Amino acid sequence: MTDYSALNAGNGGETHQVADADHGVLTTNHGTPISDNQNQLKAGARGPVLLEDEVYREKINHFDHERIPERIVHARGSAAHGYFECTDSLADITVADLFQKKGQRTEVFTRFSTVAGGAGSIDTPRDVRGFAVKFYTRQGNWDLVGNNIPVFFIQDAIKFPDLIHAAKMEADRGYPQAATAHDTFWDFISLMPESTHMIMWAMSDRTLPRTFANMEGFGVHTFRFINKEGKSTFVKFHWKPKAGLASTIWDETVKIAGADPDFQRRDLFERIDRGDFPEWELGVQLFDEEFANSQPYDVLDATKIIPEEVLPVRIVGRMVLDRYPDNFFAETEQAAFVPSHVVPGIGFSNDPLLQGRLFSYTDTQLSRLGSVNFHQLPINSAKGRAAAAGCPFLNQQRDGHMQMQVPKGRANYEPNSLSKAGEEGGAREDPEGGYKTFPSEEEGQKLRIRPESFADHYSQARLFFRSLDSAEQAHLASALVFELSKVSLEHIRIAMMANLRNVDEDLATRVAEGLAMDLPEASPTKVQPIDMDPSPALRIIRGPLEKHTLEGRTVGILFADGTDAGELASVKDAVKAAGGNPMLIAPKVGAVPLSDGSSVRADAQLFGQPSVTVDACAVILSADACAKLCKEGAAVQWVMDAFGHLKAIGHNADAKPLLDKAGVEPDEGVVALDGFVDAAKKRYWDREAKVRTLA
Ligand code: HDE
Repeated sequence: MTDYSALNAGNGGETHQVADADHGVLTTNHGTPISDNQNQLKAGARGPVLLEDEVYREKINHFDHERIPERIVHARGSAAHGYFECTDSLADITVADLFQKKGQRTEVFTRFSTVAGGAGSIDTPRDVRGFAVKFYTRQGNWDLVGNNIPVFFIQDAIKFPDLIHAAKMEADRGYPQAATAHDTFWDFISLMPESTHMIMWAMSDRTLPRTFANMEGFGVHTFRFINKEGKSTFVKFHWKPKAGLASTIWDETVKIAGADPDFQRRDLFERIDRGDFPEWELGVQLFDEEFANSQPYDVLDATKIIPEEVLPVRIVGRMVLDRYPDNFFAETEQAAFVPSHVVPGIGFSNDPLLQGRLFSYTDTQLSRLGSVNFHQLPINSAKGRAAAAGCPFLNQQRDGHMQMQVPKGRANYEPNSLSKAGEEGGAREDPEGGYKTFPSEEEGQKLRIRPESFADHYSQARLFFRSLDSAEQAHLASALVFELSKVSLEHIRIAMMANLRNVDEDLATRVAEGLAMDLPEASPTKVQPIDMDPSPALRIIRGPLEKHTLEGRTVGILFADGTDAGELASVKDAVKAAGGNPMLIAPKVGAVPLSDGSSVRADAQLFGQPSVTVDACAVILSADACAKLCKEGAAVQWVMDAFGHLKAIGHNADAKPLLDKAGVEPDEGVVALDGFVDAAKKRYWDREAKVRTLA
């Protein structure tokens, strides 16, 4: 029990909480026990404060420096610990330790992020998501720093600062935060036709993931695997979500941002808390030079995919995130992901975007974490190697800001012969097991040049658009109308439309109509786009990874005074039985009296838990409560949004007037309670034409 009784004489009668069996002794950072954590040291009870008060000065001094610079991109992020398990050995393809044996597990730390917004921005802007995985392998750390989209905006890293400057808040006005719907972004994009393929993805539902658990992840670049014989195989990495791909509707996304700016961070925490561990399969596309040379695009160009139908994805492992960080700052914020951190068996290709990244990430950690010793922070330290070799790292690098180690002995250089004199001589190279770069043949003139094989900017943009389901195509066209409507300089809109004509005439026409503007001439292009075979793997809606399930999903159950106790219990139980997470939502959160005289507490209050925060909705009301809620805007909106966002609505007969008031029209997603759990497993895309106008 906490003891509040000890009074400090002269403390104005305030109580102190003091050290006891439950609470250790509070100390300064240097270990001095603290007697009073409530008052500064003063000369007399009402006198001036004294400069000698180290307890106060140390505390405020530390506080003043609590923040570190946020990441220049991907500042807003959330992370979790977990493990990677090899499910199919790649021992013939790579010596990378984590892929050697089926069943072998490797610890991971995975961070998801938005790109453009600051650390305090919302979780749900229209934005690409970062998908960065740190594998603590027994051969050191491997950082696979990817995104939830398999291509990128630019082909050469030298354009990255321009891209990010254009996307972030405009330089003079400091807005918009976490949004691409503004002049400078679209100005840059309209002048960079190589970004067109990525723009198709960015304007699609891919940038509106429902939760982190509902996203794919991609390594984006072509990497190399290297095997025992020194043979190289090209590889592209894919993460496939077990929970299935799922996205939100734009109107829903905007409302989530207001209702819960931490929606995805909270979801990650709560999923792990209730044991619905997010899980992904790791897949690889493996190919050789001959395959690469036979494709109509360059595998070194990060604005291109290799369609899964052309080169299937082989599943080789799974990742489970089962532990939330203990401390957000120490782990999530201080985690340093660095794509140049690879382990034996993994190497790079000549992709100029990847090569540019190999410099940037270590550099940024030096400014963000402030020291060359950032590898000594617990979250960055090579844990797997520590277990295998007794120490996370061994070398003769020394000193620097915030050196945490106390190396012993005289030998801080190599080679040395001190071990001959019985002293600690330090570690030596391992020619066999040490990291070996693949000895690719390289020759050529020094040139600042883009290869001709990177020149086709439109074929894969067209492939993406034409591969989508018609509902997704309408979302994409509407997103372009929305974003370009926010562009105030007309010449930028015209330049964008000219580029879109090279993608798809139907898309360009729909966007032009949405903007009420004439179609300009198509922009000139060096390479005429070709028509590729559609790739169904690119779809979310009615695609291979759209999953009809309640597993891991939240069902909101709106109830109120007098709700039938049996109906409430049976819906709740059925949702649970289907693997879902029932959330009881009522006008008041305390004890809500039910029909049988019992009472139940709500998990959330109606005003604070709009239906955008749940995946499917049940409405179980008494006739009296329904009459009251028909006059309650939040209740009407709750149902109206559920319908507008194409969610299943299960209801009892007495709740029908509320549905009528909200304009709910009958369809196969609006059901009686007994059919609700099955209906709740999906969204009703065919309803969309009834509820909104899309481009
Ligand atoms: Fe990054 N990127 N990036 N990026 N990136 C950063 O590194 C950079 C790119 C990605 O959760 C920064 O530690 C350059 C592609 C993720 O901490 C910075 C280029 C892909 C994260 C940086 C790219 C990514 C970052 C900022 C062009 C997908 C967050 C803070 C060549 C494959 C990692 C930091 C985390 C973070 C540079 C392009 C993914 C500045 C120069 C392509 C997921 O170093």
